[in-house]
Amino acid sequence: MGSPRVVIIGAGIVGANLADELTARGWDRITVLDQGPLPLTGGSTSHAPGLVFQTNASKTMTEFARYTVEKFVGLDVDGEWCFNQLGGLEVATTPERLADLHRKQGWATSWGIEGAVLDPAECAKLHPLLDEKRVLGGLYVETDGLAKASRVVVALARRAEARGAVFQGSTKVIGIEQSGGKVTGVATPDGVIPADIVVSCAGFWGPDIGAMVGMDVPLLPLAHQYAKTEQIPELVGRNTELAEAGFPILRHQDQDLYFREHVDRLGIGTYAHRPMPVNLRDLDESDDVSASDMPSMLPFTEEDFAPSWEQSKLLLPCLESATLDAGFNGVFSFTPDGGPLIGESPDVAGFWIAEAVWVTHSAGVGRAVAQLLVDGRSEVELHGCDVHRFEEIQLAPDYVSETSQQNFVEIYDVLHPLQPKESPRDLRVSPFHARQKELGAVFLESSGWERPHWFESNAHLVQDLPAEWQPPVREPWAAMFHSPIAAAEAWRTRTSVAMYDMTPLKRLEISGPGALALLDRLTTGKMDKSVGSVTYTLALDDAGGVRSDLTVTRLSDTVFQVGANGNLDLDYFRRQSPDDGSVQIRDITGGTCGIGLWGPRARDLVQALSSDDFTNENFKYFRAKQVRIDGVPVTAMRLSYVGELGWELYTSADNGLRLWDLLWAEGQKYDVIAAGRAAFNSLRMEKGYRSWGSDMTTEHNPYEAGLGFAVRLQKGDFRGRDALDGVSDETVARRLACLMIDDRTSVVLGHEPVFVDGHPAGYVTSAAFGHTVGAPIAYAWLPANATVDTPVEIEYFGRRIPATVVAEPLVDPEMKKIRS
Ligand code: FAD
Ligand code: THG
Repeated sequence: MGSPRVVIIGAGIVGANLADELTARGWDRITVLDQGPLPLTGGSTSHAPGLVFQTNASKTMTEFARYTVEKFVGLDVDGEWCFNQLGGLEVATTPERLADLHRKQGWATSWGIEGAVLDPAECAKLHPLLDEKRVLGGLYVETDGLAKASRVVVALARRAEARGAVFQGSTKVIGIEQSGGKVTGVATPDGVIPADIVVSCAGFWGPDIGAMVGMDVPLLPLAHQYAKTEQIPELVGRNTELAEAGFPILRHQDQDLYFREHVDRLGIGTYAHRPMPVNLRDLDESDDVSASDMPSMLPFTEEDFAPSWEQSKLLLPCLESATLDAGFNGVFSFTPDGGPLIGESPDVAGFWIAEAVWVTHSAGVGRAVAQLLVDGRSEVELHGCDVHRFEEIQLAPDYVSETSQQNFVEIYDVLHPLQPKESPRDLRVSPFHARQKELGAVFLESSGWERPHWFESNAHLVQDLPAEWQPPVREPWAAMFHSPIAAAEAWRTRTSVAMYDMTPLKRLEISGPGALALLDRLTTGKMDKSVGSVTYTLALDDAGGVRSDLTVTRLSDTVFQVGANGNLDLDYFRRQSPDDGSVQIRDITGGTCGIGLWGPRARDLVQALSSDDFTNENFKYFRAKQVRIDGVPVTAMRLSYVGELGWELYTSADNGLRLWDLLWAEGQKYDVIAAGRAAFNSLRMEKGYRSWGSDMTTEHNPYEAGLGFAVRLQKGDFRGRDALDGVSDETVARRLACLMIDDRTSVVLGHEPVFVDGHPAGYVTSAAFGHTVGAPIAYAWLPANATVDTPVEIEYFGRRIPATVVAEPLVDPEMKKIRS
């Protein structure tokens, strides 16, 4: 038996990369179909100007881009280049942008890309068309450059064909064949092409192909303007027809613009115009594709371009006397969070998508998908790319449309990591929402949920704070989307009692005769414990990478409640569950709600409302019970992500408001407050609790992440166990380390590079002010030899902030408070 038969839909840059990567791994039964002619199919790749700026806030996206550069540099077609490594220059014309370029240079350092922030003269030297007086500085990345996307497709197609792949143009896929929940082929007007695996790389046509198997593909096709000038005297004689360009590729993000040379003319791309959504039905269906006429090119709307043209002249004075030649409104994909869409249909096994991918990330995505198919796992972690990251409400066409347009508008904006969506909001609210509003909650949005970050009603507590709890004044960036009220909420949590809304925490009910075996196979913990047990455990992939950390509560012999990290966990458990009906998996998040009641007085408060026994003897740490709180049926779990005595109290949504009101009313005797995510995040870091997705992902094994205690090797086999053979706390080369900032005032936010002995050695994963310890703290990936007391520096907006590796957890290391 040979390799599986794969049909790839779409011969753009993504499909071509995937065919190349699959055939490189020995899969030789690959057919790439495209509705358009080859090699210029008429998709987005056919006209992409091909600027590749690698640096991105996301480590994964930067790694994708770096691989794209590495791969394309080594390609050619009959000696003609595929990647012209001109360097990339992003200029600042405002102080905010200049500061942001320093932040961005930090990301580059964190993810291993060399970059430097240059002064105006250095920028103008690199790119002499710039008006030096307008520019405050620029970020220069020497390894960035131009991809000749249409030529890359040819190079990759030839290579893949030499290894057995078949590329077939002018063949439109009109249906996906399936049988018994598995894909069996694709239908074309000429008949069915059988397949074991189908991967849709159809770019902005993705939703149409997804619909053929009933799969939501949350992307929006949007038009984006690109125009070329007539000849520019300053460029005449500089570039050969072959090389096309000689200056670095250029971004002017303060005006949503980018530029590249086309021999003696300039190309200008703009995101400054109104978002222009495209209805797939309106696109030209004809088979004739030429360089200037294709379905992904819509007529140029000059009035939309006019302001950008004026701004271009200001930055590049040589354009004053130039005229615009041809332009077009080119179509490509946007998504609700800007990330690509990778993954397998939940319903039809073997049907995959890889869409909403830029040229910049195309090789990285191609490799990741090939690895998923061939090895079952991508070496680069994909949680921000997985199509199943979205909640059901986020798949609604109106949601996709509105948020994708917003992403278009904000594409070059300076965005704070906490900056919330402005719209749509109030999509999902907990039963406590009305009370939270009365208390002046400041909400930020996550997965469609409104989550209080702090409560203005607690503002008066700030002045009561003991001197050692007074938070330092933050510099403006760290002060955004933050309030000193968080200090008061942290203080009250550590000294009296607070109510935290746990409703948005993803909760699954896994039940049935096969539930125990499923959980046992998929997690690192011992699951066959008594009813009422709660287990903190990990789900690993086959390479021992942490795909999630979970709490599993045994409610009966066959019913378990799982506290999870998001929709990826739901998707994973569903996929992994046997199809013999022995396991049922329900997402109970929306139908239930929860309050984290935490603090030294939590027991007194809850006991006053219940005849169930909440004493330490009869309700131990990491145990759960079904109780009543003044009549309300509650599943109480004794654990605390903030590291205090207390319980998570879950009930059905209908009972939620009453539960809140009961606790609130009785709580007045115990100085209860409502507290938000800002305090929550600080407290959890002080207690040493990791946040999956930020602190660790599938790239890290449990020992590296400091979670070896949750791996029970003696329990027998489980997924990922083999990969941990010989791995221990002692053998790991890197570790998630806790840092405390020496000056006790400088708060950082995450993703900053960390220097050891003056050299970049790692990056910050989470950061907060530690209110209990009175200093800013951070978690960071560092080499294992950066042990406790190692001095380090965190680079924040170009400034080095001294910090020290400290022993963790910082609060209650002996578990006295939490277990008493
Ligand atoms: P496409 O190239 O669109 O390929 C999808 C293919 O699927 C098409 O060939 C299509 O014909 C085929 N197909 C669709 N439906 C069917 C069907 N039913 N049957 C058979 N075949 C089908 N990115 C960058 O990184 N840098 C840039 O500088 C850049 N500039 C851009 C400028 C403009 C004006 C535009 C519009 C986009 C730009 N992009 C840039 C984005 C980039 O062009 C795209 O993200 C990328 O080309 C998408 O590649 P793809 O392979 O996914 O899609
Ligand atoms: N509550 C519930 N489920 C969850 C979370 C939660 N699931 C997802 C996420 N949060 C999981 N993260 C953690 C992290 C740490 C702990 C609980 C959930 C925790 N750790 C103890 C410790 O490290 O000391 C475990 C002690 C033990 O294993 O006995 O409590 O917030 N329901």
